[in-house]
Amino acid sequence: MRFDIITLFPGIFSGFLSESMLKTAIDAGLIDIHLHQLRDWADDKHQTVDDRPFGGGPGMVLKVDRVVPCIEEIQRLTEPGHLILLTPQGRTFRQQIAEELVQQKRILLLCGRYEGFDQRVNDLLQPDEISIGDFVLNGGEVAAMTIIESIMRLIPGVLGDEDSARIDSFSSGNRLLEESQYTRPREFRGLSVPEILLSGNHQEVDKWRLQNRLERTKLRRPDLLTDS
Ligand code: 6GU
Repeated sequence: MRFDIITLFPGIFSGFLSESMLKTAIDAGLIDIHLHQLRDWADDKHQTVDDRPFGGGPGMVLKVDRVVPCIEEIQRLTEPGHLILLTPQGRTFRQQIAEELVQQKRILLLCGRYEGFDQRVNDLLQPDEISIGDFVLNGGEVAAMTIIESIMRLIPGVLGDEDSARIDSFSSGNRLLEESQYTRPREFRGLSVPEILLSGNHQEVDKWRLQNRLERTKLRRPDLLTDS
């Protein structure tokens, strides 16, 4: 699967791409990530990519005559991909969207700064606008990393067997939080591991786990039990 990231701050991604599971997936050829500096599509002396908003007001707006040619050129590099624009105005990201997106062969992630893009970027490119939640970030870079990480876990071969066999909370058909986990020591500062988990009775362990998941979900995320 190929990702193209379009950003004014490619350096933000260097640790993300060179560490841990993502690096393993890239080295294994399961994921291919290309970074593009939006400023490279500015042809003026100062490499201007933004300008003051018409009508006045604070902040700067990313220019349509930089962004649209940039995306069009990147789309032509190979078979065109699914274009995502990271913005707080987008649909809220969730596991189900990750499950849909992993079906794509290629995804482009266009990172904005907070004030956003000229509306004509949206009108011309019709991107899939995505937000990662109701809070404010300075730009789309951290949101892009969030989306890549959630998708790449779903690519066959990226996770070890043990992890991939797990049915995660939030995946479709599963609307319960994970159960409490324990490991050694059996007792620490007067707190003991629930006796059933030490019993070796798998049926009883499974029953306890399901009960624990139901209780936790009811207490912490009752919306998961009722919302569709
Ligand atoms: Cl995708 N971008 C920005 N700037 N802020 C956000 C966001 C995205 N998602 C949540 N907050």
